Amino acid sequence: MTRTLVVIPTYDEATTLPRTLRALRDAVPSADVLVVDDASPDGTGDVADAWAARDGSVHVLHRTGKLGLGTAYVAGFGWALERGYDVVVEMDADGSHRAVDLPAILAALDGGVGLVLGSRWVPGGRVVHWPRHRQWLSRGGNTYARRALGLPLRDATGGFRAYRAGALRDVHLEDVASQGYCFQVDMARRVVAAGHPVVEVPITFVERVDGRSKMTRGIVAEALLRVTVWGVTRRMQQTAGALRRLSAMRVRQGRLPRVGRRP
Ligand SMILES: Nc1nc2c(ncn2[C@@H]2O[C@H](COP(=O)(O)OP(=O)(O)OP(=O)(O)O)[C@@H](O)[C@H]2O)c(=O)[nH]1
Ligand SMILES: [Mg+2]
Repeated sequence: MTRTLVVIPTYDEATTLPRTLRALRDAVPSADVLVVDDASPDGTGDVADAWAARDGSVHVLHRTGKLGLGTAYVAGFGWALERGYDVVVEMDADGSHRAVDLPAILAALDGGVGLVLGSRWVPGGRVVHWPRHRQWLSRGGNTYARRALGLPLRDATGGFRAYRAGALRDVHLEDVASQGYCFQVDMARRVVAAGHPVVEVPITFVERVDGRSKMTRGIVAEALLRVTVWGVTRRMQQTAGALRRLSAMRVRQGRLPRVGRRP
C-alpha cells in the first residue's frame, strides 16, 4: 500500500488549520499529515499538538521561529524520506487548497510520474475570490518562469502538489535555498531536470477567508531575481554547448586544428 504524507507548513494559522485537517481527513483518510509550525505567536503549534494527541496519523514538527516556507518544506520532505513515505504532498493551511481536489492529484501520480501540480491555469482550473492583481501576478509570474526556464508548465508557482519519493531524492534538497514562490518553481525545474515527468491537474484555488497572508514584496522580488538568474545561466549553458558542438564539427571537417592532443 502507498504511504502518503501531507506536509502543511503553518505560521499563524490557528483559525484555519482545524478546518484544513478536518477536510483532509474526510477527503483522503489514509494519508498521514505533518504540520511544520514555526513557533506561531497565535498558538497554531498548540492547536496542531492537540490534534496529534487524539489522531495518531497527525504529526507536528516544531521549529524555533519563522524560518521561511522553503526551509519548512525541506524539513518536512526530509522527515518524510527518513520515514519511508512513498508520496509527499504540499498543502497550505489557509483553505486555499481544497482537500477534495487531492484524490485527483494523487490519482495522476502513477506510472513514472514524479510530480503532479495542482494547477489553476490549465483548462478546468479556477481561482475563487482572488483580486485581479493577484491573478495578474500569478499569470505573469508563470509566463515569465515558463519562458525564462523553458519549463513546459502552466502553474509552476502553485503550492498544492504531490511528489513521488524517488523524485524528491533526486533533486538534492540540501542545495535548495529558495524561500517563497520561487521555492515552488525551483522544485519543479529540479524534478524536470532530473528527468521525472511532471503533469498538471486542474484545481479550484480559493482565496483565504481567515488569517493573514504572508506574501510580501520581498517574496515577489526574490522570485523575480532567482528566476532571472536561473534563466540567464540556462541560456549561457545552451550557448556554450552549441559552441562546443560547432567547434567539434569543424575539427572533424578539418577546418579547425585539433588541440590538446599529441600528434
Ligand atoms: N512554517 C512556516 N509556514 C509558513 C511560513 N510562511 C508561510 N507559511 C505557511 O505557508 C502557507 C502559505 O502561506 P500564505 O500566507 O497563505 O501565502 P500564500 O498562499 O503565498 O499567499 P496568499 O495567497 O496571500 O494566502 C500557509 O499555510 C502559511 O501558514 C513560514 O515562514 N514558516
Ligand atoms: Mg495562501
